[in-house]
Amino acid sequence: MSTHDSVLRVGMVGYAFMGAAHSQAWRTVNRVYDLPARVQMALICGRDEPKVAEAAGRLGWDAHTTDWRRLVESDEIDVVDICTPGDSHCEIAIAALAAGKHVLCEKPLANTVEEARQMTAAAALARAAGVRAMCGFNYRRVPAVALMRQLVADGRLGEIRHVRAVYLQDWIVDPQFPLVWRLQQDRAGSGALGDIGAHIIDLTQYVTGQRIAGVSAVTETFVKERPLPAGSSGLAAQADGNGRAMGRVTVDDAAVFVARLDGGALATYEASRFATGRKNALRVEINGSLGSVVFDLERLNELEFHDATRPAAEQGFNRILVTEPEHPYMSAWWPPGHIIGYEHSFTHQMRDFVEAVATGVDPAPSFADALQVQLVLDAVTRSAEQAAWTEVEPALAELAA
Ligand code: SOE
Repeated sequence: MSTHDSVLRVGMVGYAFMGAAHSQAWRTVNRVYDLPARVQMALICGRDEPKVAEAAGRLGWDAHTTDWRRLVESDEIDVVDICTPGDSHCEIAIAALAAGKHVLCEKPLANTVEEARQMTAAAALARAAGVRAMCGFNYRRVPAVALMRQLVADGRLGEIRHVRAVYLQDWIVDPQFPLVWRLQQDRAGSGALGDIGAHIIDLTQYVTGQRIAGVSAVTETFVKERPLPAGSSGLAAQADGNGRAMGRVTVDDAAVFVARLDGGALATYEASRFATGRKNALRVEINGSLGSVVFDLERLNELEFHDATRPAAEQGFNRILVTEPEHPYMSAWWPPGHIIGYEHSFTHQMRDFVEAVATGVDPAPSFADALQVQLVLDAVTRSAEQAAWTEVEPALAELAA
């Protein structure tokens, strides 16, 4: 138990996969870390009353509502946690910031650059009143990723020359998989690009400290029509040969691009939901003048490090088991060698967020950092449409805010 008196009353909007992951982290964070504030899981919101009532009980929330505006405006809420599809991030976040609530918003920040700009401006305004905003790129908080960043920042890799990043899944390979919201542009913004490509864009910019300055991209939608999910409405539907109602897929299934980073590195990125057999395969390799590092989410407790300054006879990729108390986030968990998993990255995210809010500092990634990711997503889409090299505008003005 922690030794604080202040309480942060959290209201969360959304209760599906990310809602469950966030709930687990909110439940755990004060039990693992000694923090200057205690989290109260006060209110959860969803549109379907029976479902959100059930989720409140199962996930451990004190109360539930079907009205997000009530949650955002409530005097009994200090933090608004947004775990909804991308088409509602902008409206909820701006309303919450205007109501003086600290905001944690799932990635990608928004569905468009324009929305991300509005959110970044709202966060800058709220910041002047001591209100904090953060975007939830959870993989930054995997200890091996944080260690990778430390090694780069300490100069152990020297000058960064190559970045190689892939994020691969296969959950829509079957053409009969229904047209869920993640396959609709108006709900999700983009497909594999924004959902999982956003993670590797953020992660590589974070680890290298370099910004993606320009891209050349190709994208593809392999399955262009899918069966409508049961009970769906409002989609331009038509029947296939077997009489099933079908709808058009309006996002990319895969996006591949090369990039230049502003520190001189060359980078390649691949985001796909059609990598048959790959379930959640995020892998990043960075090659520098003095060494290289490799991170693989399927082995998230490990970091491979090749130190080219060692005697030639001792060189090679070393496997670091990132479970020592000296490693980022790990001192509060188990004895060395006792590994952690996916959900811990969310607990670490809540730790950093609560600490920042309670001590009055800005958490990272800020909305401006997330806007920078959004600018890359937008440049990739335009590059693929125009088959042209496309510069990525820096979000500098917003970053300075
Ligand atoms: C679905 O593709 C998803 O849940 C993403 O939305 C998450 O951000 C990623 O971490 C796992 O896959």
